[in-house]
Amino acid sequence: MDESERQFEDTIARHDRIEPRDWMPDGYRRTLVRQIAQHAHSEVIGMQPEGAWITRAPSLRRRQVLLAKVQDEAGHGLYLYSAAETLGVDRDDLEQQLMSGAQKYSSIFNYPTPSYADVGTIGWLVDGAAICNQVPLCRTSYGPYGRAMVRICKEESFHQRQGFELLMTMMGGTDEQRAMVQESVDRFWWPALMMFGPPDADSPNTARSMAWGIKRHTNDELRQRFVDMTVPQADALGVTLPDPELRWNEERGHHDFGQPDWDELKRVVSGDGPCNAERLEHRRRAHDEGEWVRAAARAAGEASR
Ligand code: FAQ
Repeated sequence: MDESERQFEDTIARHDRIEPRDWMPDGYRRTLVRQIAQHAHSEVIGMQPEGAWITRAPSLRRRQVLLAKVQDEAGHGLYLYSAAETLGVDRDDLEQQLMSGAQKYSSIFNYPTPSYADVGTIGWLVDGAAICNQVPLCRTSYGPYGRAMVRICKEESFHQRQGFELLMTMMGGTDEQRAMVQESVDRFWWPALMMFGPPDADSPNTARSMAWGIKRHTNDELRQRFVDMTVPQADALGVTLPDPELRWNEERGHHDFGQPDWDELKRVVSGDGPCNAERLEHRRRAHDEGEWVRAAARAAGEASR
C-alpha cells in the first residue's frame, strides 16, 4: 500500500471526508459517479410525474406549492451534477447517458400519476423514502456529495410535509376524495419500497459501497426504517397500507412487512416499466427544445471573454 492509498484508507476509517483533489481508487470514483449521476437523473426525470399536474392544480396555492417543489427538484439535479463534475466527468456527457438509457434513474418515476391525489402521495411516500435514504448520505465519505445532500434533505422535508398536508386535507373532504387517496396509496406503496433497491442478498454494490463509506446503511435497513416511520403516519391519515403481512413485531421492535415484487423492479429498471419510454422521450424532447438556451449561454460566454 503506498502513502496516498494509506491516507485514503485512514480517512475512510476515521469517517472523515475525501475531497476532489485527494487520491482515490478508480472503483471508488466510478461508484460515486454511478450513484450521483443516477441520483441527479432521478431528480430531473422526477419532475415529470408531478409536473403534469401543475396546470391542473385545484387552486392558486396548490399550484404555487407544486411549482416550487418541481423547481426544487431541478435544483437538486444541478447540485448533484455539480458534485459529479468534481470527479472529473462532464455534465453534458452524463445527460447523454441518461437520454441513451446507458445510465439509470429511480424506478419510482416510471409509474403514472393519473390522479391528483398522486401529488400528495408522491410527497408523502416518495419524498418520505427519499429522506430516509438521503439523510444518512449527508455523512457519505465524499465531501461534495455529502454537502449537496444537506441542502437537498432540507428541501425534501418540505416536500414530504406538503404531500402529507395535501393528503390530510383530502382525507378531511368527501368520500370520493378519501377513496382517491386510498387508491393512490395502493398504487404507490410497493413501488416506494422498491426505491431502496433490491434486498441486501441480491445487491451487488452494497458491501463495497458500505466499506468505502459511500452508503452508511444497507438497502434493507433503510427500507425497514421507512416502514417503521410511515405506519404511524398512515394511521394519522386514516389510510390503509396495502400489505396484509404488515404488523408490529414486539420482539424485534420493528414492523414485519411483505416483500415487493422484485421481478417487477428488475423489469422497471431494465426499461420495461409503465412509463419508461414516455419519460425518456419527454426528456429528449425537452433537451432538444432547450438547445436555443444552451446556444445563447455559449454566445454570452464568448461575448464576455
Ligand atoms: N431504481 O447494488 P444495488 C428522488 C440499481 S429519490 C433504479 O443495491 P446501489 C427525490 C442500482 O443503481 C430517488 N435502479 O445498487 C425525488 C444498481 O445498478 P448498476 C433517487 C435501481 O447503488 C422525490 C443495481 O440496481 N435517489 O429522486 C434501483 O448500491 C420526488 C443494483 O442495486 C437516489 O438515487 C431503483 N429503485 O443502491 C425527486 C439515492 N435500486 O449501476 C422527485 C442515492 C437499485 O449497478 C420527486 N442512491 N437500482 O447497474 C442510492 O442510495 C443507491 O444508489 C440505491 C441503490 C439505494 C438506489
